Amino acid sequence: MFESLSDKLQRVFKNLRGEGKLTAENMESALKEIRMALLEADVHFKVVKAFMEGVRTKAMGQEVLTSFTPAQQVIKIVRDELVAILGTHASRLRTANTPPTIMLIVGLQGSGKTTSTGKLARLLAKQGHRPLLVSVDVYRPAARQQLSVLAKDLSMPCYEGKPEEVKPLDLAKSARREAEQTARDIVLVDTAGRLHIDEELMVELSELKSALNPTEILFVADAMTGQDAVKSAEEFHKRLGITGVILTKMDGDARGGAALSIRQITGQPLKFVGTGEKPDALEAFHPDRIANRILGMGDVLSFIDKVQEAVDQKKAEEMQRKLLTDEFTLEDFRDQLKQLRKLGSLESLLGHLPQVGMLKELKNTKVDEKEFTRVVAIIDSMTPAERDNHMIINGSRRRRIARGSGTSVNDVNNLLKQYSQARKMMKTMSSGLFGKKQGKMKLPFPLNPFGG
Ligand SMILES: Nc1nc2c(ncn2[C@@H]2O[C@H](COP(=O)(O)OP(=O)(O)O)[C@@H](O)[C@H]2O)c(=O)[nH]1
Ligand SMILES: [Mg+2]
Repeated sequence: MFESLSDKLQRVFKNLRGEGKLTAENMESALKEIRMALLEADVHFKVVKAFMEGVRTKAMGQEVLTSFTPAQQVIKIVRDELVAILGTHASRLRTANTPPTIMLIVGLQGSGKTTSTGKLARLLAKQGHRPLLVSVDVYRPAARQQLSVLAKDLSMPCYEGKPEEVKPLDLAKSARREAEQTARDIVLVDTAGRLHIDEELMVELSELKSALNPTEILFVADAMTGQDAVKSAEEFHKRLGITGVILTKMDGDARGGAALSIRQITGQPLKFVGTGEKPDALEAFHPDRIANRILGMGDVLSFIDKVQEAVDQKKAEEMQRKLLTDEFTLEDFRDQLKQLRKLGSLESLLGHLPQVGMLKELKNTKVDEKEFTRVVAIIDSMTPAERDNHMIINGSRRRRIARGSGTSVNDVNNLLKQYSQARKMMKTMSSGLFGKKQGKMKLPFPLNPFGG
């Protein structure tokens, strides 16, 4: 899934990693390569255009998080944009207020409707539902047979119909009645397909829609057909109003273009992907996981997420201002320690990364839990005035603080010394780090505040 696109994007990022900073030039060539990679993956040109505009705006604008290296910044922007075009949130199946919920499975012939109906039934049953299957493909007896056999294999009931029920609508209505009588809460209606979209089929499906009032109309598309899948999804949506897409055969060598285009072009979410012929080869579609899979850099991405989680950007900016204006108090010192600790085992994370600029220096940063608790306890035992201005902490105040925090005067002395050193160090660093305009990474927290 997405191998070729993934390879190409990774090459772009690898080239960027070598660059010390993001210039207009290397950014431009990276963008050009990303654009090519998407087009080669058969992503719809409109989607590529919107994607590139999004990336460009973010890269040039203020949204660039200053805690990352240039390559990481670009990876983050591309990832966020990928998630955006894929739909941001995983889209769940809806159910009707009064059961049974009717779900129509529609699409062209051979796209995987019958197979997906079986897979969906299995998934829904695992979630505690009681689905009933019915095939209304009256044109090919073998098609109905196929669903029957599949249902039997899954130990799932399938409405077989009476001899006089020869119309799709009759079959579907009877199946609904059967579901009501046997307390089945979902009816999955596997419909007929055609090789191409034709009027007759659309009329039939529209009739089914108005008679059954389905909660979901799931369009099944074959990912291997690329932009044709997108085109027919668009057409089905115009004529019928689909509520979601199941993209099948993602286990094949589909280039990924359909997956990346369908949401933007139809406005309807991709809900599931089929990844094989077996009944368990169906995955709920999660835009963020897929985006990560496409980028194929789990370690870098989880690092980015972690840093982002830990660092409140506003706070970091406020801290920066304080450093420059010499207002960095013991209270801030404590906040910084807490943030640093939130990063967890920074060392193990950094171990996975290529050597990236300032992060190299962070590699030896370790937060000793005991030390951390002691420092926080000491600062907690100070009065607000003391935290604001460490200069007023004289001998008797030190003794009081030590008592209050269950530490010794020596510990309090040490902490104050470290704090003073950190202040001094940061002041020196801040003029170098924060003073420069572009491309340089800013640290959201001091380098090892324990004196590393
Ligand atoms: N590899 C693979 N094959 C699939 C997938 N979904 C369906 N198929 C195969 O595609 C063919 C057509 O599927 P079918 O469900 O009969 O399509 P329908 O005409 O739309 O009902 C069958 O050979 C299925 O096994 C999938 O996700 N991966
Ligand atoms: Mg079928």
